[in-house]
Amino acid sequence: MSKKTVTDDISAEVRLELYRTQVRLREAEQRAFDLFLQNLVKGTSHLSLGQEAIAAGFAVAMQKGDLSFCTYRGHAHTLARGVPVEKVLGELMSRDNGLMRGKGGSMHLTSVEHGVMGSYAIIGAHLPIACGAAWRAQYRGDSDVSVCFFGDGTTNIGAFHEALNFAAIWKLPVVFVCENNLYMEYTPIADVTAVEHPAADRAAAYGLERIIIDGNDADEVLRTARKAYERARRGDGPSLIEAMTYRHSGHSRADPAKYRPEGELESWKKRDPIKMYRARLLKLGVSEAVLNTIDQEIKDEVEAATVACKAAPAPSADIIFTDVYADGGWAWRN
Ligand SMILES: Cc1ncc(C[n+]2csc(CCOP(=O)(O)OP(=O)(O)O)c2C)c(N)n1
Ligand SMILES: [Mg+2]
Repeated sequence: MSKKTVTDDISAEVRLELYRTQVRLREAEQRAFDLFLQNLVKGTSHLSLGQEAIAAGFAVAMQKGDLSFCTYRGHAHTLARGVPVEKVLGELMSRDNGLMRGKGGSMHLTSVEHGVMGSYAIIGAHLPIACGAAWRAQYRGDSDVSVCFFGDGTTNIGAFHEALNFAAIWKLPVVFVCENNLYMEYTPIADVTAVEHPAADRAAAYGLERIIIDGNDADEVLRTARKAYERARRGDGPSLIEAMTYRHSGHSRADPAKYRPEGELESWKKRDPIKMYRARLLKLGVSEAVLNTIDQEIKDEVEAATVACKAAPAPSADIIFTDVYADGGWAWRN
């Protein structure tokens, strides 16, 4: 990208990082699906195909030390914090090279080292936990921000409202990110929610700004994230952001998503975050060759990770006694 083409607040390097991250998430999850079809992924999994701009934008804007809290749809957020593709695919395949040596699986990806403070399968459970982590930062005077991702359906769970109120009254450095993909499992969110925007329309109840963004636009996500993190670090308290998006695949791996009206997927695919971002970069003067090189590097990375995972052994049975509270080595204790 030549210098003269970049005239706004996002540098050329950051833009390429946003592109690379989105492509990495897409390729890794498409590979996860292929491996599932080969019967090599154990247990269920939930993909974020189509939702990559949210994970990329929020993660690229983070600093080291910031903490991510994910749902069972957590591969993208985990990878976006820098966890290697091999670690994630190995975990999905229950191999010894997996992030948690195969003990956690798709729905429990955690890497304290990367600030990924867990993936939670119980809807809403992690919102109060993110508040707890933010309270710790506030108490210690650290500048770490807790960033908590969840879906539209989660806004109808009590824990959402408890966490929002708690964060607001204590001005906690926590950023709540609702990924509104229009569905909670197989139910359109609009059929079961009293307001049009499940997160943003409830923000006023907690004295917060109503923020709705295009979750398929990585630049808009990044700018929103930066603003929210700055507010949190200034001590001005939480933000609640509703990012509009759409998942390209079903809710979980076995769901063919037949409940969606005809043409809906196709119209959202026209707004594919990666296609849109590639087109923007080309318009800004990035050469096609630069983008093709990134694409190829990511393809090679995912292929090498797949080969390593297929060759990796299953974990030995004795690891069942490690990483438990009683072994004295539990990384979360402090
Ligand atoms: C407390 C609780 N109730 C129900 C479920 C079953 N469940 C799993 S995913 C899901 C839908 C959540 O939808 P949303 O919050 O929109 O997230 P998305 O899957 O779209 O990312 C439900 C109800 C659960 N895991 N936990
Ligand atoms: Mg949803």
